[in-house]
Amino acid sequence: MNHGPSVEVRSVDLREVALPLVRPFRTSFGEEREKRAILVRADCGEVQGWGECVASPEPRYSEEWLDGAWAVLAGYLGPSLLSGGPVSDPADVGRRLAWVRGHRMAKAAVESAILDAWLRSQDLSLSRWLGGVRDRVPCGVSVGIAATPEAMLEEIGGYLARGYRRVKLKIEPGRDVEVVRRIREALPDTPLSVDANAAYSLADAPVFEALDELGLVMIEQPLDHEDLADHARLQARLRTPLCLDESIRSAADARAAIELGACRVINIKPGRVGGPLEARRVHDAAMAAGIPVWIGGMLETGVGRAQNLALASLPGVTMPGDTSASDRYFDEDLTEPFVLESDGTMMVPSGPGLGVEPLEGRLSAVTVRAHTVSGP
Ligand code: NPQ
Ligand code: MG
Repeated sequence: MNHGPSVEVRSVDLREVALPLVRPFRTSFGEEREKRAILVRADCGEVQGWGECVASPEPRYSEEWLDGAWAVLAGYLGPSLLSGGPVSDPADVGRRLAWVRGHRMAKAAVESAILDAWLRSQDLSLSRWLGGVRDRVPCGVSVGIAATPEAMLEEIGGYLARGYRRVKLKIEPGRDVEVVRRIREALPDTPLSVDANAAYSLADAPVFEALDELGLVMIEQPLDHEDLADHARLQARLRTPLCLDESIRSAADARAAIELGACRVINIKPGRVGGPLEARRVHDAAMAAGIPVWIGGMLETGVGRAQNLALASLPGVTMPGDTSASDRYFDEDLTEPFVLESDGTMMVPSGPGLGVEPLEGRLSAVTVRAHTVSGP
């Protein structure tokens, strides 16, 4: 018998939401004009918990995509949770879903929802349970590819005026060195990084050698997500740290990348690695190896952003992440808006669980599809 806190999942509600973005967001793999996400609600009777699935409408950033995540949540993950009895340890969720291969973004959303409910049942905040050591965290911002460097500079000027501590420029072949050089000339002292979203190969090393002269904080995911060896070869030719994003899908990947010298920084996204527990394992592995980490972003609504902020409060998160304020993405968020303090930090939610929940009227206004997985 386990007498610790436990929750029993009675039903799992799925909602697909569509929120207009304040401006299109363009990366090397495509452009998004609205944010679509699956919100997962775990109904545990006395308590409810929420999670957000970051799979996007098309399988461009990763092989996972929204309709696939929806199908695996409705057909396999939801039913597995309902049939297994009470959850007394948040790690039970991952163990119960481990028979499903892959589908990390879908698994992450249910793990988040149940963890939220489990924490709420004990009045404990996610940050505290994870081992967070900060009540506010420094924030950066990610800037989409635009038609001209001037357009990017104008957007960046607005973010710097608000206090963002680091600016990440999205690059793609043909829109890289010249653009970044122009922005560096205009902003000689701003912490700048670039993110290629895996759009280059080792034959493009001269591009990165030119970027190496521009004093960047890091170069994120320059090469194919499956090629750690080439990342190690590229890192050996550069002073600028490489940061891996798409390549790191687990703590095991993180350990392999570090051992190979494929990166000197890691971007942690809980969806990409299968949930907040694996995200903490990636953090722990990196910290043990002396590798700094930061928390990435997938244009999450307030639900996913609350989790990112809790993770960003961990001790090994020593670089500003991509967790930006609600108004960087949406006119109206799903939760109460997250705001940037004038010093470029954001408050880590301190209430039970995620510390936030979707506003009911707002949620129903943006829901485009709903489905309930209920017990036998
Ligand atoms: C990155 N994020 O670090 C990602 C890329 C990204 C803030 O730069 C829907 C699905 C929207 C996947 C937006 C940032 C997305 C997405 C951005 C991935 O590489
Ligand atoms: Mg990235």
